Amino acid sequence: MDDTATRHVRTLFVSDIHLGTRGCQPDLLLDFLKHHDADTIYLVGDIVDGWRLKAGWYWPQSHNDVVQKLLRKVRKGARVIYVPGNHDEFLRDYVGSNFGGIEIVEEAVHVTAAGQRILVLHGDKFDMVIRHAPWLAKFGDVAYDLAIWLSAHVSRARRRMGLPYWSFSAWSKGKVKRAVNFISAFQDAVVADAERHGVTSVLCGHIHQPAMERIRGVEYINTGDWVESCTAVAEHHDGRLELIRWTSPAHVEATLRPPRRLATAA
Ligand SMILES: [Mn+2]
Repeated sequence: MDDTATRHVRTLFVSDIHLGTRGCQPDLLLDFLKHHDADTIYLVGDIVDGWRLKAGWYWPQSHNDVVQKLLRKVRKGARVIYVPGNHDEFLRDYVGSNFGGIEIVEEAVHVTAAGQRILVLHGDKFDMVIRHAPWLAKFGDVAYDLAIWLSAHVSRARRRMGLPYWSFSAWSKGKVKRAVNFISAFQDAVVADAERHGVTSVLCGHIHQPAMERIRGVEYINTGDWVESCTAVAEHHDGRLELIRWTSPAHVEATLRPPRRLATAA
């Protein structure tokens, strides 16, 4: 790898890495961090997945490498600010302290080079399931895996019993519709919070849906995640914000070209 291919930006925002889970994509993230340096890095929650680690220790070397890479950036002078999420809520007890130079804060207001004020938060407090039934969310992780497993067995059993076909896809379409409602309710609540704070921009994570769009005059930015979307947000030296998708090592060759920009959220 050529070191000159590293882009220097003013600020990086990364969230929902979920270290400690099999879904995490540490290699793509390491590649991304190798190609991006920043004065300030915001870790916008769910960086380490405490829920999954509690259920069973999973911590391969590559996950360690991500932590080491971030700590190396601190040593090289980057300011790293960690806004805990719900999967790393144990860190909320440490708000105001710092670990290896990483500052832990509840939420932050970032001011860009252009003077734009951005409220930075993870977003789980606007997730009604997490807020009112956290046990359901934890159960949901398991239930989802179980539902996929069950559907395969249910359809086979029904076939064997001569029962009509039960459509998993029809059932999941209903799920998708509910998911869309969930996303818009979440975005509405986040935007309302920005309005309460008197800022015109808000940046969050949590729902794993990268976005950069205007909602009721508020710029709504979601960093996405490093499980599926592999996205991050960068602030350039002129204050311009960019949503970067880093989904294949092909980007190693493409770093000198401007990265693809996402139009809207999925
Ligand atoms: Mn979360």
